[in-house]
Amino acid sequence: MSSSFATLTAEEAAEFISNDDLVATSGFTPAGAAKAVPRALAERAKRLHESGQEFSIRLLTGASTGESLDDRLAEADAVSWRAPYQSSRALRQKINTGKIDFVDMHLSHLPQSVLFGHFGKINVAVVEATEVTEDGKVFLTTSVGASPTFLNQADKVIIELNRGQSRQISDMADILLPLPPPNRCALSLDHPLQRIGKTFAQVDPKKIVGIVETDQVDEMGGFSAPDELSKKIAGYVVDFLANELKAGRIPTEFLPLQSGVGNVANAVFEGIGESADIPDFYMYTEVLQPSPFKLLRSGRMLGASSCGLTLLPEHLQEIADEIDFYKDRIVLRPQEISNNPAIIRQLGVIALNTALEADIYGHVNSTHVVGQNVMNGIGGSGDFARNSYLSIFVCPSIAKGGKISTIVPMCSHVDHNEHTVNVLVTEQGLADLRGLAPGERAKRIIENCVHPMYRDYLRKYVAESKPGHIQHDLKHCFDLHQRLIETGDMLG
Ligand code: 0RQ
Repeated sequence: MSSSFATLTAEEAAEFISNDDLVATSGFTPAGAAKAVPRALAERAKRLHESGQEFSIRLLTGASTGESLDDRLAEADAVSWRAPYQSSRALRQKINTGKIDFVDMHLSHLPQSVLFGHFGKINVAVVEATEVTEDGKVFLTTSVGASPTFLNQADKVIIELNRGQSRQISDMADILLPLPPPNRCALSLDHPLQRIGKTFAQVDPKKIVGIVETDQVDEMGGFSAPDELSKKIAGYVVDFLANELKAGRIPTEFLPLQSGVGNVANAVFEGIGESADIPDFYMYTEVLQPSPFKLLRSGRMLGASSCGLTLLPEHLQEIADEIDFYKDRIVLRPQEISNNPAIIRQLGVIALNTALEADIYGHVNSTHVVGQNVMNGIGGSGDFARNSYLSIFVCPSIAKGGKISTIVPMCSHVDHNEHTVNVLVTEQGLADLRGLAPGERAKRIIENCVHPMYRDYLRKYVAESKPGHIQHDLKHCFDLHQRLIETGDMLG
């Protein structure tokens, strides 16, 4: 590190942030999220509130973050507005009670929205790095996210120099900031591992107000081993992919896979790893989780392009120790490239994401419980699902012990519509919806995916609905939701 930058404590750095500032931080999942300054900022907010002063920020990150950021700041009532994605219990609770405004966005859209000033000027960026050079080269840590854009656009920059992160991690970074239209060029990226950028982000060094030294590792939650239900869903997905390959609808060299976070996604990768019918494969994705990471080690996965490393400390240590192996197999990209619609379409990505709720015609709600309370947000699921070669959605057929059917007559909120959803899978089975008109889609989803407890109800709903291209009964399409709200049980 160059000594020409001021070294600050986290508390001193937090003083650079004023009430109502738009603050942008590194972090794409807890990977690479700023930690020390947000914690100090939360404490400062509490002190200011105690002395009767107003203090809250508007907060942008790459995606969700870790405890020190979203949880601490939400608990301290230090956030008034948040975008583009979150997965924090504390933050969610304040969003759903109207205390924090939350803008739920496609993650690929975020950098260009910042560039065009849709949210106003970024006052301060707080970015985790392992090194900053005199001329402003910033070597990022376990995620790239939107940090290159934040560094480029912010008025002031604070760097969290994290000694707990390995300097080698940034050998995997491939950073390029596409120009805004009309000067944006086509991205020439026709292989998941192709490199088109540099291993560092760039900042005007004059904007750096200080460096905060930390050594805190990423605040990853635990990953549990796949349960029986996830394994069942994974089994259907793996068999389906193997059959598609056999039928020639997936080329023999296979296609790159994307997967969202969670138990089912992990189980699918364990299943693919064990399947003799699926060839060695690549990922073009936004989060790299432990199960596919293990397949990289074993050679079943040939390489992965991601936006961040959603991994445990021991995995990150392994990468640092064997960087020559991993730097040829993992590429970390900014989110407007990892999630870029043109590249996803060009590579023919197979997208695998999770639904909270789906309806009998194949619309998917990934974000809002009974259409009202946000869970996490759309994240990158829309970027991938909409532009993929094959878009698969998975979920258990019931939630809360059967009080909720995840398959309903009409989704209470739609993130991915019928035009995007090709395949729906629950532990009951798989519905391949390609080429099916609405009536046939409904039959296939009800017979293959719905839990037996709810099958008759949904069959009757269709039978008694008004004929049309899509048969619906607008008086009764939300009866299940209504009963859930009134009694706590859709069948109650
Ligand atoms: O509640 O935790 O209180 O038990 O919702 O459900 O089944 O554990 O599913 O953790 O995989 O999350 C869609 C939220 C699924 C996630 C979603 C209740 C259920 C449980 C969680 P409890 P599960 P998961 C990559 C891509 C959108 C973003 C995305 C998500 C809790 O996958 O956020 O894909 N996806 N990003 O009991 C009411 C229903 C319910 C329900 C489940 N129909 N109604 N509650 N639950 N179904 C990441 C990035 O973009 C960075």
